[in-house]
Amino acid sequence: MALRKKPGWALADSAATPESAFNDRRRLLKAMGIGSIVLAAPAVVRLSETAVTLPPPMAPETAAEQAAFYPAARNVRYRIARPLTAETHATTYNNFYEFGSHKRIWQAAQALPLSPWQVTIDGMVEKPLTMDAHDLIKRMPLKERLYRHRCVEAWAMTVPWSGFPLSALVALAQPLSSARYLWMDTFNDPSVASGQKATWYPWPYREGLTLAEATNELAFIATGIYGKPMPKQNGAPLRLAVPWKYGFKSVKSITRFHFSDKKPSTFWERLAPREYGFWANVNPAVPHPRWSQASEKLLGTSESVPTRIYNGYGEFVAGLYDGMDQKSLFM
Ligand SMILES: Nc1nc2c(c(=O)[nH]1)N[C@H]1C(S)=C(S)[C@@H](COP(=O)(O)O)O[C@H]1N2
Ligand SMILES: [Mo]
Repeated sequence: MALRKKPGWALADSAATPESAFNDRRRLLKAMGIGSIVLAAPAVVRLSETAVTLPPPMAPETAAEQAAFYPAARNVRYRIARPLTAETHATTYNNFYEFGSHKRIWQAAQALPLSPWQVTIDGMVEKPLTMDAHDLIKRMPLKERLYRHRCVEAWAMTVPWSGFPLSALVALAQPLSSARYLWMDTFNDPSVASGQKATWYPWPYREGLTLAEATNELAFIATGIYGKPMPKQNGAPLRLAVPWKYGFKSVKSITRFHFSDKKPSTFWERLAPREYGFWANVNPAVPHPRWSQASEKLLGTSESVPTRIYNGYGEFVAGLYDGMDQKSLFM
């Protein structure tokens, strides 16, 4: 993803959290427009094999409390037949435009204060509420899931997210029967996120799903990764993971969940509607206007693999789109 032409990445499955580790822990805790604004074309995606140092730990006042929730038990329903991406790559090669329109934003992202972090749930709901993200996380059933992630730029990764089903948050909010969409917004604070000083972007970053999508079992709010609390650069404290859609749908560092009868006007759609639509379901047969989507580069390796329809999650989500204009779904 880049403004004009701005412009890169295996662990065994066993590197993710073993379920037994969690069970013990859990028992212990016991409760707990501008010319072309574009995502970078695959041609400019660089595969970086260089060793990188891991980001520094989280702020001391929150680290211990947050770390107590991880690792979470693996939900083995979501199997992946490819190796996990190395943690160093997934946490140092990021898209997070709030901190810059390039991939090396992880250091800049450390400026984001996570505590306190107010989350608002509002709009067409029975139970509007504002609470601290950490209090919300404490109330949720945390699990680990291995998911594929496919960026529209044609790079991909496989990561162990920890978090909770978005449907649990929807249940908490109790949407009115008239609500049809869930909008999700990122924070907006140019004083910590210098990318937000660029006024040609429609800040805050906004994404959205239909309520049917939001309550699909795959829609996940990730609060951690690799058995640890979410690093800032990956979207702490709450980030969406919708693995059947292109990566830009998986909005980071969410501050607001808004229920509406109106379709949201989303960040990338506003910038380039013909390139990054609302649906953005992965489909190798539907090219981006400027590049093919047939294959993907695996972050941290020199491997390229075929892309799958719905990123391989058709069995879970294809039914959501029965009877819809299939052409519009993949852009
Ligand atoms: N707020 C916000 N969320 C965002 C983005 C962003 O720039 N800002 N980039 C998106 C894109 S394009 C991708 S591919 C993923 C990248 O997530 P990762 O850095 O954890 O791999 O985050 C998505 N969520
Ligand atoms: Mo992306």
